[in-house]
Amino acid sequence: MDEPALDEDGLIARVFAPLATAAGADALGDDAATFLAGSEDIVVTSDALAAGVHFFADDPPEAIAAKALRVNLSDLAAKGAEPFAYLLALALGEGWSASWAERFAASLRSDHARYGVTLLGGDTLRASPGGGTTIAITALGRVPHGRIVRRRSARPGEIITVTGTIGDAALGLLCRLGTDGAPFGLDAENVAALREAYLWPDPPVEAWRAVQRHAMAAMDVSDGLVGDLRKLCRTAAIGARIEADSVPLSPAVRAAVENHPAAFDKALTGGDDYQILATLRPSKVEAYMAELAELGLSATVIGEIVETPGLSIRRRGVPIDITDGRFQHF
Ligand code: TPP
Repeated sequence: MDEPALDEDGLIARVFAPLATAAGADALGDDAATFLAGSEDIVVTSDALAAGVHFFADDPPEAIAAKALRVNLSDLAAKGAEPFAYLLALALGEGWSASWAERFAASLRSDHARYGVTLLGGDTLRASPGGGTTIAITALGRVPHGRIVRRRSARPGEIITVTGTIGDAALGLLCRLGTDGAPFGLDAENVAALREAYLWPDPPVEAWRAVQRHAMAAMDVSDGLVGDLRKLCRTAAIGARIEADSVPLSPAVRAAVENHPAAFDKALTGGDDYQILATLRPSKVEAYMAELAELGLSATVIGEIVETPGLSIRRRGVPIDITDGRFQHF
């Protein structure tokens, strides 16, 4: 008899969570884990990227390196943690060369300066014959003891915000693949902006302090806004109501949606955004946004947390259905 299929969440919950008995692991239900070190908590997160799954093998090595590091720093920022170091396990696949590795490392070096992190250790190996490059990064950050911002702490009455804009990278990927109506009748400049967003994620890493000071709950948006918000609702055993027209869209995504309305669902479900979804008490929203604005960052109110479980999406007050196209590995 065939074994029952397990998706990523199922594998984590059934197979691996039983191993994660330390309190700081939060039963593997969050973006990161913590452990106490002196008077502060060290926050640890790990994200791996594989050629053909998270990036294309012929993407510039600089962009691949930046993506690998930044998707991890994004998880730390969403936990209110200040990043300081990371470990890198790099399995070099077919077609690698010393100059590829040099360019990869030069890109990491420039992100060290930008984000205040350093390489602490790791491993470098050849991928299995015929295999593609895989990059696993474990990033470390710090918060004062007990101050990590979890997913499960969201409560009814809180305001839901999201940083930056949503959907650029997902539509950029479709532009690259030329599927689902892409390039959505866009001009070359807009297509280039979307493809750039896919190649070079730019998470609001510097937002960590504002998140730590003001957010009640937060997570990073990697698998798609709608799917990740549903995940937050499940984890916190609450519901969320969002107004679809409030979701912040860049001019390029707006133009794509005008030409191809179906691009809207893709933008909200496609993933690769690496923005921060945070819930805040209403009295904190203004201060959170002001603090982000000082850093040149933005956040937009998209809805509120409610008691009734599940996600309700409205458009100009009317409930709509957005199919959960959350990125799934299995
Ligand atoms: N195909 C390619 C070549 N590149 C992509 N980025 C995608 C598809 C889309 N994609 C791959 S992984 C992913 C998305 C949207 C979600 C984020 O990755 P995951 O490993 O699930 O990160 P986590 O949620 O665990 O942080």
